[in-house]
Amino acid sequence: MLKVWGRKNSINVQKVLWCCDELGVAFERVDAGGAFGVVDDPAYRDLNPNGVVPTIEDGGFVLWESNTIVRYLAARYGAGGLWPDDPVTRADGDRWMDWQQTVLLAPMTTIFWGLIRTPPESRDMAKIAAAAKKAHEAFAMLDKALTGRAFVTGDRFTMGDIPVGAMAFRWLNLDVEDAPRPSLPALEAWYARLLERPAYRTWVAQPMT
Ligand SMILES: N[C@@H](CCC(=O)N[C@@H](CS)C(=O)NCC(=O)O)C(=O)O
Repeated sequence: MLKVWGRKNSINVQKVLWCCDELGVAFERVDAGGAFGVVDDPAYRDLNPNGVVPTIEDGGFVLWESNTIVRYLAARYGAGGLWPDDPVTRADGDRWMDWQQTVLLAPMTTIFWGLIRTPPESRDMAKIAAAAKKAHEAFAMLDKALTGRAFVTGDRFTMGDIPVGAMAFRWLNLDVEDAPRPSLPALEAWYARLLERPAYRTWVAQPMT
């Protein structure tokens, strides 16, 4: 059975668990990272030398990097579904997966760590507000791409929805007083569609800790 190492409150682990659930792939999950430790154990470092989560093991094949894992699972277990057959559709989704890492991740990490993992008295609210403004600009780009579309690559849910969908939950549920979120109708409609998916509700739309 597929094995997944990673704590449930990690966004990168959430992407993998959500993806497995969408694909109907059974998995065994092992808590690792954060308070669970494990990631510095030599046996874990042999699997993932970065000492981060998630890591998967599938039939003897070990893989890390959350978006790569989502691509692998989609290709292996969701050909023609989460993994679109058409190269253009696939690249369209793939681009938003890379964009989640290269554009969204930095501001969203500042917001999430600032508001969820830092006690109120230690928060740098100016830094959090500056990051929120960058995140708002980024999500406005996704809103534009989603206009006239049900999902990131068109009328069907694909792997391209997963990394940005996981991050959109945080963005839409973390309020920064000095940087209010703009109204983004296409993005909000897409988020409502994600919330209709049981796997999204189970693994992503959960209290942030
Ligand atoms: N680029 C990696 C980043 C993985 C990463 O930074 N994971 C964080 C959790 S979101 C982690 O393992 N932090 C250390 C820990 O939890 O102990 C990926 O996408 O998988």
